[in-house]
Amino acid sequence: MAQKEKDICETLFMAIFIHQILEHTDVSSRIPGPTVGIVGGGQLGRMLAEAAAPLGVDVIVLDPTPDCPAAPVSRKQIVGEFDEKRAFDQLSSFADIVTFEIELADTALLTHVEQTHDVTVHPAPATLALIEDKLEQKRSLEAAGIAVPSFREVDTVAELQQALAEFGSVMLKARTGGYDGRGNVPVTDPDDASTALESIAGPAMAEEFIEFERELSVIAIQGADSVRTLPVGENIHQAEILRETVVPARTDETIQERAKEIAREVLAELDGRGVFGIELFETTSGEILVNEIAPRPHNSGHWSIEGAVTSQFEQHIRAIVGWPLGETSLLCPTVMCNLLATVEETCSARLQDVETLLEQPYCAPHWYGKDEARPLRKMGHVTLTASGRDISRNELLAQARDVREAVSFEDPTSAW
Ligand code: AIR
Repeated sequence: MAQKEKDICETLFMAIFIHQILEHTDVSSRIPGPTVGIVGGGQLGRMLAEAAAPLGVDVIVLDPTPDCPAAPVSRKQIVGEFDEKRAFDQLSSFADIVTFEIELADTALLTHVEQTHDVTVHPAPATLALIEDKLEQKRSLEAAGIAVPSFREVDTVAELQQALAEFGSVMLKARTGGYDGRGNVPVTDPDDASTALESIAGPAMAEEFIEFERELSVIAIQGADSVRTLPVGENIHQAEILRETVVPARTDETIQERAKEIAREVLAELDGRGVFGIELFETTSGEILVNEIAPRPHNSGHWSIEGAVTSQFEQHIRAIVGWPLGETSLLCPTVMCNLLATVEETCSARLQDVETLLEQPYCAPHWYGKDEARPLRKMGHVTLTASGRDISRNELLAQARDVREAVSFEDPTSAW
């Protein structure tokens, strides 16, 4: 090689070397905290980033929607799909630890992050793989001796009709990909079996329809060397979507203690650190059955931002980084109320009529910053706290509902 070519090569190598150092410096200079990469930048990513900041932890999110809800409160957003290798590679180059806030995160790519980039993913990708398939999730809980509603794999109309004959009514569920009410269809009439299966459009399972007294949930945290649970919440759903969470749940102490014990039993079956949302049915006969597990902070734990000493979001950051977990006590009775878009068709979103809400004392608003209002999309939530007042949980719930009625997200000038 001629001297001139050698010089060019050396210069090029040097430029690449300096670039790598600079790239590395860019990450490690963010002392004191580590950098957490989050797959998903919706409201959960946004509240994770909000909780990470005071701990000195930087957050970088990966989400397909440019300027996603978490973007304004994160250090950086990587715009990419949840199954796009390039985006996962980029996220890994910035992150010391990777986590996810949506089950659609590709598990093979999360494994690739660990194996190729040597960046730990919490919870473990294998845990997500197990949980994201609702049938496998139920099978593993059943195998561990944890009580669940009876269920069947159903791939054909005949199999669904057979399940209906056995159980009377069922909840038909998409095995993967469903969330926020999508992918869950209640079925009672065998004549509806075909339409119901078509609406799922993929592998499905049917679960016996449970006559429950109430729905409960436990936010459980798997830390580096300890497990903790937040106080038990009571969830009110409508059309398969969570509307309100009341804490403490309006049920007796023994049920609450049993619910927490079950949550610990569930965690013992799962690998990796982090927050898990465990939804339960309290049946009319006082039994507790596990409905579903989410390997991430959960909507039914949003109340903890104002109502607990340490929020589920801060707990998740502490857990995945490997720091001591936070105190879990309840500060006061609390009600969380989701603000869903009431629009009939997708339109641009504009937050309106917030005065009633802002004038309500002890009411904390949370806007998710979504540009588009879609039917029943989660646009925000409010939390009402008792804060030392002599007010019942029922009254708090009624106030939260009044506040919700006043707010709107529909942009009257939307050209959609
Ligand atoms: N999410 C994830 N699983 C269940 C829920 N609700 C949150 C995550 C995700 C966001 O919902 O924060 O990024 C997506 O919401 P949307 O309205 O864009 O579908």
